[in-house]
Amino acid sequence: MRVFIAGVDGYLGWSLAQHLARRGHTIGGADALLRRVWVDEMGSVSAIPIVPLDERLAAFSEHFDQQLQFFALDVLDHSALRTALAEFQPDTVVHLAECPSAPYSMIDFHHADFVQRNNVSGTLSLLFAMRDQCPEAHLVKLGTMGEYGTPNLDIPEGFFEVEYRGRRERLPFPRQAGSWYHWSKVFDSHSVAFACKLWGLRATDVMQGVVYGTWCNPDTRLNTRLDFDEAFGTALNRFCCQAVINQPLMPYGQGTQKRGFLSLSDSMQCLGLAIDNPPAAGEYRVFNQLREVLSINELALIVRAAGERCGLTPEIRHQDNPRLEDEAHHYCPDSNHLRALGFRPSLPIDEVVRNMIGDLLPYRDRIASYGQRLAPTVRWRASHTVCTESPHI
Ligand code: USQ
Repeated sequence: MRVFIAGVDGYLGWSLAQHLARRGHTIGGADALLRRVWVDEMGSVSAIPIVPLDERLAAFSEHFDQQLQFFALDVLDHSALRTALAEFQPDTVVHLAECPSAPYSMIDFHHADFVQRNNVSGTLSLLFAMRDQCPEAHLVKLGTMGEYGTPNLDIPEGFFEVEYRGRRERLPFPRQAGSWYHWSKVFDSHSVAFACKLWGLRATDVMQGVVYGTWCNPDTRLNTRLDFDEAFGTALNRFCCQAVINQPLMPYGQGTQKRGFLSLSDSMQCLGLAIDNPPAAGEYRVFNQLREVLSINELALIVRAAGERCGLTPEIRHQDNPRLEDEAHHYCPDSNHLRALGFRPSLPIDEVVRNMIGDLLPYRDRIASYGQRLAPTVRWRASHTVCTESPHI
């Protein structure tokens, strides 16, 4: 298949290009390289160094026997996006070209506004471009489990049967997002569902849990990034970085909040399965993409145990929770659709964490020199004091 990855330079995008090329797909992609800019704005770097994009593309051609057809564009540039899709003619479009950070969106008005415009209008731009240039293509849109929030009910995959005043209906499960970023994903979901109904597009909306993991190769040009700053580092990636530099692991609040987690390689497997099994024209389907539910305390214990096996002595030190979120709550999401398509989780989490620590140890000094970026400064309720300017874009 011809797969166009919007956001091909990112944490997931660069890994996905390689995963799909290995499986025989022809890859095209677009990126405006904004993730590099945002992490720089947070005063941080990727723990695992990444090379400039032209070097990445050269390595890709050498290893995968194809040139990745790259379009330097922002999906908000609608006419450039239309031209790219017309030229590439994808069978599948994977939309990863969004700002993925809850804390970044909570910094101040400028960041909330930027994240919502970037994500919501970017998705709209892509939907219209697909309608006009490749209406048969399958859109795989990255959403988030965070759209649902933490309701006191089990979470179905997108829809549920509801009875109200004697009538029954299959309706979208309520969304109760917990950050301006997560709300942008909710708006996206409605836009994608509406476009399927309106124009007969076909789409998979992937409610992904929190991803962790490194993607390293002997040819380091193929490595994907791994962020650890407070905005772009996810909990487990941050804990692993803290472990290698001997900083305490930092569960926020009681650490009893639960999330769905999956490794980067399991995420690649799931996205590959969604791509290989497209929905019918006009169908909008939702997959909950996670491997297991864990509390943040459980994550910290896994990282501490893995660190100890690698000769480290990680300590766990709870922090005041900078976020507004439930800490003691029910969390039981369904995730059967991908398993029915053949998803078989690969390595158990403690093995992945040990491998991550092994991959990160050579960069211990690099991480340590940005170690102060691990401390949370963005607070959900209060205005942020460190970074009140408009985003650097
Ligand atoms: N947390 C800590 N300590 C930390 C960092 C986070 O206790 O050092 C806690 C947070 O309070 C939260 C949980 O860990 O309860 C998850 O936080 P996170 O930063 O790992 O993930 P989140 O902000 O929810 O966002 C990440 C990705 C986002 C994706 C989402 C999936 O950045 O793109 O949409 O995971 S989900 O969480 O299922 O919504």
